[in-house]
Amino acid sequence: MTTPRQDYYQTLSQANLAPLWVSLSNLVPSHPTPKAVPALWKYKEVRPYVMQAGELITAEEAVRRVLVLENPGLPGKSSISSTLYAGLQLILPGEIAPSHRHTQSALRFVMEGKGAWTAVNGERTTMSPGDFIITPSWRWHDHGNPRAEEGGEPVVWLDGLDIPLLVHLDAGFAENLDQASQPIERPEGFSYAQFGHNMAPLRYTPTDATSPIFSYPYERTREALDQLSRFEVIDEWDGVKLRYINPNTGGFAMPTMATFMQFFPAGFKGRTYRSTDSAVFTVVEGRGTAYIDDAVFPFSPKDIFIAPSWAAIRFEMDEDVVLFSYSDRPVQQALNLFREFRE
Ligand code: 1HN
Repeated sequence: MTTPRQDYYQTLSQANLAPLWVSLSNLVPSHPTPKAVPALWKYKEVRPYVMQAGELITAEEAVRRVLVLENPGLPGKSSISSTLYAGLQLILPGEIAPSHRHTQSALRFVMEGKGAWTAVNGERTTMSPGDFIITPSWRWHDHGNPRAEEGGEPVVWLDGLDIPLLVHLDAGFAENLDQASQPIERPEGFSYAQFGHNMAPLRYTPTDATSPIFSYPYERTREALDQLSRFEVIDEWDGVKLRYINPNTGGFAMPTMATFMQFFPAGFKGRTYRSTDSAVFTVVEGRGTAYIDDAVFPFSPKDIFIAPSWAAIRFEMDEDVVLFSYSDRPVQQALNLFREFRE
């Protein structure tokens, strides 16, 4: 026996109609209810799988040899949160990852190994652990690694992209370059010399929403945190937290993803906060514990964890800790949706 209402709902669905009153409270929840859950990837456990990929497929065949960090609350979606993608990419000595471009913006955060390069917009940058590197939307990019005889070693980096956001927006376009590596037009370090020192070329007019500095070396970031940790009061929630900026605007380095680096002294016991941006963290230095809603994540260097929107987050640090993170905050702020609450 079906009730008249059930019959009615059935009829509606055949006419591509739905009664709002059934879903209203889910559609406008009193606070964010992300499908993504807090999750932790221990680098020690994931690394063997990454290296195994290196034995089973070449970078050329794979195009990008990456293991996607998939949120257990979003199975099959290649998403670490509703808006963000994360993956671990491996490039072995002598390999090339061919040039392409897409509307998705990408960031690389170097996890281990050095000497591989990424080329963006006619310029190469050589990677070292802790470097934050940007591939802006619709810019040609390819990666490579010197042969072992020339000192090449396996290099692994964390890829952060705005893929799920662009899926929601149906704004994805991509194309391959007709050659594996793009032509190099400027010497390495050119962009950094132009924009990396609180100066800019006299007649330069910005053409892009993304920072013209496409590689932010760890050495400089670490030095800033080190000096500030001595001179500045340590924030009770964030420790010493800096955001990477686009020197043209003072805004975030990328239009869709914010990037941050923060320092906490050993023994730090932080207070709890929530924010509407979902954030991917990776541990650059030190050991500690992240408490994210009901999850307890003890972490070591290179571990990766995700805090979904509005999760309650706090940190306790056993050692001096440095965390890199990225989030969808620029999108939320541009749309006037960003909120945070510090308990
Ligand atoms: C991409 O272009 C890269 O260029 C890495 O290294 C990961 C994931 C999805 C789509 C494009 C890269 C990617 C990607």
